[in-house]
Amino acid sequence: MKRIIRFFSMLLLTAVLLGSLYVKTTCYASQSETLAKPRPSVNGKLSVNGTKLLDKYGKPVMLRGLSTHGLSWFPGFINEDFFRQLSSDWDCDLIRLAMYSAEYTRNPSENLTLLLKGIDYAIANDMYVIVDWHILEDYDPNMHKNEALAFFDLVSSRYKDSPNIIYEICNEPNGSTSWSDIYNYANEVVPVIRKNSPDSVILVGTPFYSQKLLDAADRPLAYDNIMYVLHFYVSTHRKDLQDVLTEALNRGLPVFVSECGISEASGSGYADFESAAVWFRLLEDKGISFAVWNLSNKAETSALFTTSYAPSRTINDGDLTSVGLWVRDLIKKRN
Ligand code: IDC
Repeated sequence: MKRIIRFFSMLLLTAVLLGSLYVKTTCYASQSETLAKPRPSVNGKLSVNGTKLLDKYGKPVMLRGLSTHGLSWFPGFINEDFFRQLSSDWDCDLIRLAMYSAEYTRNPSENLTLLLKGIDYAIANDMYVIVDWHILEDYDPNMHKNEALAFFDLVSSRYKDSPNIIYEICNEPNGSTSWSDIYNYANEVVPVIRKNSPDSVILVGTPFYSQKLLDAADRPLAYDNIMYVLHFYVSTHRKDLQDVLTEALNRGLPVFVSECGISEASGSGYADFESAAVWFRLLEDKGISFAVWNLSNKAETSALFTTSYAPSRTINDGDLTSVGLWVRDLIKKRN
C-alpha cells in the first residue's frame, strides 16, 4: 500500500513540475515572439495602448536602436551605406535623427536637406525613425515654438503615409521649464502633426533633461498615441531613476527611452558597463523601446566609433570603441 501511495505521489509531483516548466517556457516564448525584431515592412504602423507600444496587428513591440549625434556636426554619418549596415548587419530597427533646434534655426535649409536624407535612408532600409527636435541649450521648447510648428508641419505632411516615422517634439527641456510649459507647447505642436498624420506616435520630453516622468504622470496629455520620454546615462543615473521608470509604468504612463548613453551625463567620462547591464535588463523586462547615444566618431566616451573611422567605409570591429562594441552586441544579440 505504502509503495502505491509513494508511486502516485511521485507521479503527481512529476506532473506538477512538468506543468510549471511548460507554463514557464511558453511564457518566455510568447514574450520574445511578440517583442523581437519589429520592422516597418512587417509590423507597420505603430500605436499606443496603455503603457504598450503596439504594431499594426495589436501586438506589443519593443524597438532597439541608435541615435545620431547632432546632424549638422556629423553629416558624414547620414549616408545610405552606413544606414544599410546598421539595419542589416546590426539588426537595428530604429534610428533617431537628432536635429538640434538651435542649429536648425541658424541654417534651416541645409539642416532640412540632411534630415530628409536621413529619413529616406531609414525608410529605404526598413527602420523606424525618430525625428527629434533636439532642444538643449534652448532649454524651453516654447523658445523656438514657431520654428517647431513649421518644422513638424513640413515633415509630417511630407511623410503623412509612412508608417516609419515617430515624432519627438522636444528632446530635453531643462532649466526652469516645467511640465506645464511643455504641456502647453505639446498642445500646439501635436495638433499640427496630427492634422497631416492623424495617428502617428509622438514622443514628449519631460522636465529636467527628460527625467521627470512623474510630473507627466500627474497630468498626461489628452491625446492618443503619445509616449513620454525618459533619458538616462548609465554612469550617472542608477536606482533612483530606475525607480521613477517603474513607478511611471505602474501609474499607467507609456514610456519611451529615446536617448540613453554608456557614459556619464556629459557624454564622456567613465563607461559603467555593470550599470548598463542593469538598465538594459530593466528595459527588456518592461518592453521599453530605446535608442543609444551616439553614432559619431567624436573623442567622447558615448561615441560608438573611434576617431579614425570614416563613415564612408564598411564598418569593422576595429572601428568601434569599447562602448560601440558593447552596444552593437546589445542591439544584435537580443532575445
Ligand atoms: C552632447 C554630445 C556632446 C556635445 C553636447 C552639446 O555628446 O558631444 O558637445 O551634447 O551639444 C544629453 C543630450 C545630448 C548630449 C548628451 C551627452 O540630449 O545632446 O550630447 N546628453 O551630454 N542629455 C543628457 C546627456
